[in-house]
Amino acid sequence: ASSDSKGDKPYYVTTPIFYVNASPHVGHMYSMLLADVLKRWQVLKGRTAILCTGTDEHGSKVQQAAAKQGVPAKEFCDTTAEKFRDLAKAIGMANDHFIRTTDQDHKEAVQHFWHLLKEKGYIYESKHEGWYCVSDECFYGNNEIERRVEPQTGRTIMAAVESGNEVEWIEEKNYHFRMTALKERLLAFYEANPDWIVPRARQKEVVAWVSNNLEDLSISRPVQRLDWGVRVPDDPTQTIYVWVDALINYLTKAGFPGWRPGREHEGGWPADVQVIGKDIVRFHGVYWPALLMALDLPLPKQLLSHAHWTLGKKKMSKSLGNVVNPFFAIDRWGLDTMRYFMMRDGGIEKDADYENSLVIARYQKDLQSTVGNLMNRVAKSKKWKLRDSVVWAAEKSSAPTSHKVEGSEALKVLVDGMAPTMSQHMDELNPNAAIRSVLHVLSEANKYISAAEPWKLANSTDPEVQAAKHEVIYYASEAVRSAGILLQPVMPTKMGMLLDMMGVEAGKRRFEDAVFGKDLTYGTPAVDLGRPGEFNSLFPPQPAEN
Ligand code: ME8
Repeated sequence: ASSDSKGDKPYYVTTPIFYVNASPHVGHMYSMLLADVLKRWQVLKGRTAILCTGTDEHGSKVQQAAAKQGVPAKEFCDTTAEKFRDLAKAIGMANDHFIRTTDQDHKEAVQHFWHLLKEKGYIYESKHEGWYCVSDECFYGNNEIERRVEPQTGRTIMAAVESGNEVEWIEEKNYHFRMTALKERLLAFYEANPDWIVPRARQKEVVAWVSNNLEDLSISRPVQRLDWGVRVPDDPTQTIYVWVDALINYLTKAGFPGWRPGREHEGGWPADVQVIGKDIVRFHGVYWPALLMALDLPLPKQLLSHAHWTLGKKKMSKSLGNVVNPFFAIDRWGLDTMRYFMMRDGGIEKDADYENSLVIARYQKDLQSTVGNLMNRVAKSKKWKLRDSVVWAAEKSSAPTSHKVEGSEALKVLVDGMAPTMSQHMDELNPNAAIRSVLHVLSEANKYISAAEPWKLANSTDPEVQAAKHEVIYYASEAVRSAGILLQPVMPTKMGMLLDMMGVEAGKRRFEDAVFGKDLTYGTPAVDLGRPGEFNSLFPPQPAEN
């Protein structure tokens, strides 16, 4: 394809941009990881991919947090933005951009977007009254709030039903976005794209909300109320609503508004997948497409909404303070153990409770006993050399296949199915199922070895017995090799080590190499494997040694 054809649009993945009112916790790490794994998966498949993350720095919530500490807002933001940048680094995130909404290019993009909305007649001015929630940074309708007693203080407050956060009555002049004019277009879009939001249950909620509750959206606040934000062009008395400002970040880093005609796709827009938490589905599932439709810009292809990590079954949140510090968790368990645990046990539809015992259990069951054990059995035995079995396979590869060992044929079928099955799950934005499908094959391969008992065949001089031994080792090792390749996006470091231990060349670790029999050159370890029989150094007894 020529460089200006749409075929070379990079795959574009985003995370939400995080409020800087408090430090990151493992919930934020989870959003980042999902996006990172999705990007790395595309790269494994040979596609150019762009990943964007960053921080959401304007708005009342941040303004108030800074004021509380008596620090100027920008200075306050600089400090916490740095922590999110450190988190991206600490989780090994392959992000191409880190956007801060206080960046000059972003502020210009927001003002330009506003200007276009106004030009197209989507903005009008009017008095607004309603219940505003600073914590959620949005207005709620009368049917979305309730009176409740704050447990800590005994104070009676008005609060949002959905989030439980306090709301206040506000009357002020501001600008509105004519979102109701887009109602039919939105509903038609959802209907034509039932899998736009994954999982479907979230899209159903969005459709119901648009059908019943859609109103025009207040998109500015008077500067006396909110000063910390992007100014409305041509009206210095008004600040742009933080959510409009924030959503546009996805366009800023894709090059908006400096797109060259016909080459708009080069920066990645439209996004292929935008990862969000279920708490912000309405903003991304309604406001965002409405804003884009108003300007006739393409919509993101899919939204992946994930569920929450809870601690003692309560949502981890910065405001409640019931959080797990991701930096401590990574120090304690090792990065790839955390990456694996969160991707394997994190929820898309249902919340997941965070517990150290679950991290340990997952480490022992999946990483040590399944992946590590199988790798050890084939590549780290005192009784055989993996390379000999690969050579055996290479020599007989032209001869017709006939199996000598019970279960070989079935295992080959499973290994052949690994890459396509994982691929299908990843296309459905379900990394959890993808991982489980790979682990399933590895545990079958472990059972196969246990049943075939190659250690009992190793000393025989009978060529038939030797051939059977090679068959077992080779078939099982094809399962580990493929798994090692396919799990690289989840555990980049550990799977790199595994492939080094198996002597798989650097250039033979692509998606298309994860096919039974594809690589006949491996088997000579590229690193010191330690003493045979010693517990494997890939997944040592204590995860902390990682
Ligand atoms: O909402 N479990 O920022 P935010 C899993 N700035 N994920 C969690 C989580 C938990 N307990 N808590 C937070 C904002 N998250 C806006 C977004 S986007 C244009 C603007 C994750 O700092 C989840 O992805 O409150 C959630 O959507 C995001 O952090 C919200 O982070």
